[in-house]
This record gives sequence, C-alpha cells and structure tokens, in this order.
Amino acid sequence: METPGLDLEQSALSQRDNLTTLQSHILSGEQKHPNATGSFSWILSALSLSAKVISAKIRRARLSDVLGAVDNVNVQGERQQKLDVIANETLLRCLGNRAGVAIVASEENEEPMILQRTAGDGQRYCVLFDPLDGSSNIDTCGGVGTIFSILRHDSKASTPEESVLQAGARQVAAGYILYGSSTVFVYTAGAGVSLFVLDPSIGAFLKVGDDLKIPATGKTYSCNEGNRLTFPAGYQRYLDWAQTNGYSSRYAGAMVADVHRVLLQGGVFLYPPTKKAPDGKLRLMYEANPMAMIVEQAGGKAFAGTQRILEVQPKTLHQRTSVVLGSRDEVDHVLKHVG
Ligand code: P6P
Repeated sequence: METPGLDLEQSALSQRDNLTTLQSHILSGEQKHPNATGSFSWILSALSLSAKVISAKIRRARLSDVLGAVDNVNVQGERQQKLDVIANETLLRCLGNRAGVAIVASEENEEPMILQRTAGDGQRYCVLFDPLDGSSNIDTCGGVGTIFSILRHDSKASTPEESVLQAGARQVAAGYILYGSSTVFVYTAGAGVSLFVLDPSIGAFLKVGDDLKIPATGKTYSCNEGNRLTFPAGYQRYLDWAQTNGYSSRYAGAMVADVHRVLLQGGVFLYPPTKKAPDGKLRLMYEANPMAMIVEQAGGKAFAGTQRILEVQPKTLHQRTSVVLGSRDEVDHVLKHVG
C-alpha cells in the first residue's frame, strides 16, 4: 500500500487496521528471502531495542541528571553530551552480541570496531551509526535522533576501515529514529520506506506507514541561514530565488528532525559548504548516505554539490560532505542555481 505524502490523519491506526509491529514486519520481510540466515533481522531487532532504551533515557534525562556535557571531546572535536555517551554505549551493547555484525562504526569512535572475526558464516554486516544526532538540542527538548547505515561486510578487506568504506549505493538498509514529540523508527531495506511509532504503553514500535513518498514539491527550505554569507554564490542565489517565490524556512538544527519533516511534508534540506566547513559539515557515511537512501527510496533526490550522494566513493570513515536533499522538484530548483 503506497502512502503518498503520508497524511498523518490517515496514518493514525484505525480500529480495523492490522496491528503490525516492527518485529513482525522484520520477520515477514525475512520470510520473503528463503535463504535468509536471520542475521539481518537480528540487527534490526538490536536497533529497535537500542531505540527503546535511548528513548526512555532521553524522556527522563532531566530527572536522572544526564543532561549536559561530559569532560570529553569526541573524534569530531565536539563536546560530548552525557547522552551521546549513553546512546553510543547502548548501541554497542545491543549490537555487540548479534552474530551477524562483523564491524560497527560510530561517529563517537575514531576507528571502526571489529565485533566478530569468524569469517564466512552467512550474511555478515557492518553497522554504522550516529548514536545521537543533534544532541545539543537535548537540554532544550529539541528533536534528536539516531541514524544508521547497514552494509555487507567485505571479508576480503584487509582492514575494518576498508570494509566499511563503500559508496552509499551499496547500503543494504538505512534508517533513523527520531526522539521527538513521539519516537518514530523510519527505515528502508531497498523496497520502500516504512514508518513505525513507539507505543510506550506496550513497548512496541507499531507500523503507521508503508512505502512513504515525499511530495514532489514543497515550498519550504531548511538550512542554517546564519552561515548564508559564506555559502558559495549559487546557494545564495537559490535562497534569493526561494525568498522571492514565497518559500517558508524551517530549521530544527538536527538533521533527523529536519529530514523527517521533509519526508512527510516535502521541501528541501540543505547544508552547503561554508567557510568553517568547506567540504560541508555533515558526515557522509552515517548521516548523508543513510538519509540519501531513505529520501531516494521515497522518490526524492539527494546530492552533494552536483553529485548524487549515493555515488560518492568514501575515502575516510568520518569524512564530511555538503547535502541537498528532499522533494524531487525542490532539489532541482537548488541544483539549477548551484550546478
Ligand atoms: P549547525 C547536528 O550537530 C548536526 O550534525 C546535524 O544534525 C544538523 O543538521 C547540523 O549538524 C546542524 O549544524 O551548524 O546548523 O548547528
């Protein structure tokens, strides 16, 4: 069933809809692949468990005194929030005992980590993630999220980094969890985008949308205009064009929140190169690539400059990129000025 533009009223679970949990959705997906080993399902199950734990921690952060920063700077040179550390550890603990996970790579850790050395047993995967994207929003109850990307492990790679440095087009699955006014789990395994909402009263993610489609147009752009004067001229020309054509501006300061709004309502999210971040600020492997897979699966477009994000060949795990993604026609409007 296609859910064009996901009218949130329609998506509400009506009494007659079947109740499908993320777990049952994963298992029914596995049954469609007769030679599936179950490894992939276990990984999604671990991500679901992580999401529930992180969501519970965030909802009680101010009560349990886990707000604010720790005395540490991560590999990105950014002050780590207490919940960055908690989210990262939660994901590592939930993924660590899943047989199908060969390697994990996190925004919070310098190097990818080998979890399983035994080669050759069934499908083996690399899981990359940003454990808590936009964590500086936490103290003010802003939206934050977890972003994940799943690649097949290259058992012939000589190093863990070599195995994970694959172009985004090779992702087998990607998604995010948004800890907002509700906790939503959005993912694709290459056959459309599905949306689940956590019902805390039963501790399960319930499906509310399948095969989501981004509206082809949406007169909203999303970028940090505080950097506008250091954007390359083409992006500034685009903003002039948008502002003289009646566009609205929306910016949450957390990629997951901004992309989720674009996915449901249309529009375009952009993080252009700036003087401070001449290659762009967002990370290719575990922010831009997974979001690009989601957006393209939903009928949108995702570019780094004039190159399709999913075709960028990564050189390093934490490399950054510029991003323009969202409604098909809205991305074209940006590229017309930038290209
Ligand atoms: P700025 C959060 O720090 C993040 O990585 C993304 O989630 C978000 O889109 C971007 O950076 C916000 O950056 O420079 O606007 O604060």
